[in-house]
Amino acid sequence: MQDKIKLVSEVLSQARFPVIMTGAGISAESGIPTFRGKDGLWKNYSAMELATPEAFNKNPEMVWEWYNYRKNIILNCKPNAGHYAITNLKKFIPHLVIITQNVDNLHRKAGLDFFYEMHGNIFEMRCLQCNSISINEETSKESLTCSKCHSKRVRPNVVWFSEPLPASIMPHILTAVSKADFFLSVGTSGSVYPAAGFAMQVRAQGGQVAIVNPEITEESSSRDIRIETTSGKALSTLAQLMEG
Ligand code: BV8
Repeated sequence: MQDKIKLVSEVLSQARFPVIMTGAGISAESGIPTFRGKDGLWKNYSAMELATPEAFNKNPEMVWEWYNYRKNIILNCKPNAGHYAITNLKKFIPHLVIITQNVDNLHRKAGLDFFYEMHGNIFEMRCLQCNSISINEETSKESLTCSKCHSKRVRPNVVWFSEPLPASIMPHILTAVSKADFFLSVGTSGSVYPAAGFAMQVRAQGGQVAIVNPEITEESSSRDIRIETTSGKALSTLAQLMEG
């Protein structure tokens, strides 16, 4: 394991266009259930029932109940060593691009200042009347009111299945991935697109891919550097090596 993490630190220090992408696995050690693991969120609920525009149009109360349930879990969780290690890696390597699929705000809480939240943020609310976005850490029904136009027609500002990714950041993400000569995937099952396609794209353009995940996932290939341990352990060791 150590020799693989050392290899990743060497590749990372020589990479001209490194990218790190995180998934729900990096927050597992903070106590946030992943989507597809043994106690995964989707296991008890179907994503297609809850994380889609159709579900929200059909039953907004039920969808809000699920998001408030998840917000409550997340509000009681803190960033873990993996999040802090990524914040430090970004400090050591300013040109490092960080993308997260997570909506749990833990990278921000760990002091990471510049990164792409490709699936949005569970603590943001978007008004369907005036389109304004506000921060809402409340989980009561009464808080579901637009702070600007006072409409009650508000939704979680996250990307649901069949919805396009945020137009404001997607071009930057696609440019970073298309230039990437090193792609470190952390804590993702590689089952949701377009994020799941990034590792494949970097391989196809001759870049090196590394995967941190205790389980081998669909997205991994024999050419990858596979670090089969938890993100907290792997990333802390990597950050120490990069700090020198
Ligand atoms: C779109 C926000 C088009 C909401 C989420 C091909 C190309 C493009 C699209 C598609 C395609 N094929 C299919 C599609 C459609 C669809 C899709 O991908 N479907 C899947 C199910 C096949 N994609 C979409 O709909 C996307 N939109 O493509 O739009 C378009 C374009 C123009 C105009 C109109 C439309 C939108 C997808 C976004 C969906 N939103 N989240 C919310 O959170 O409520 S996805 C959801 O899954 C989360 O964001 C989550 O992050 C994400 C991915 O899951 P993972 O992060 O990987 O988590 P998971 O639990 O699966 O895995 C955790 C891993 O961690 C495991 O492997 C485990 O082993 C590991 N782990 C556990 N503990 C640890 C650990 N690792 C390290 N350390 C540990 N301690």
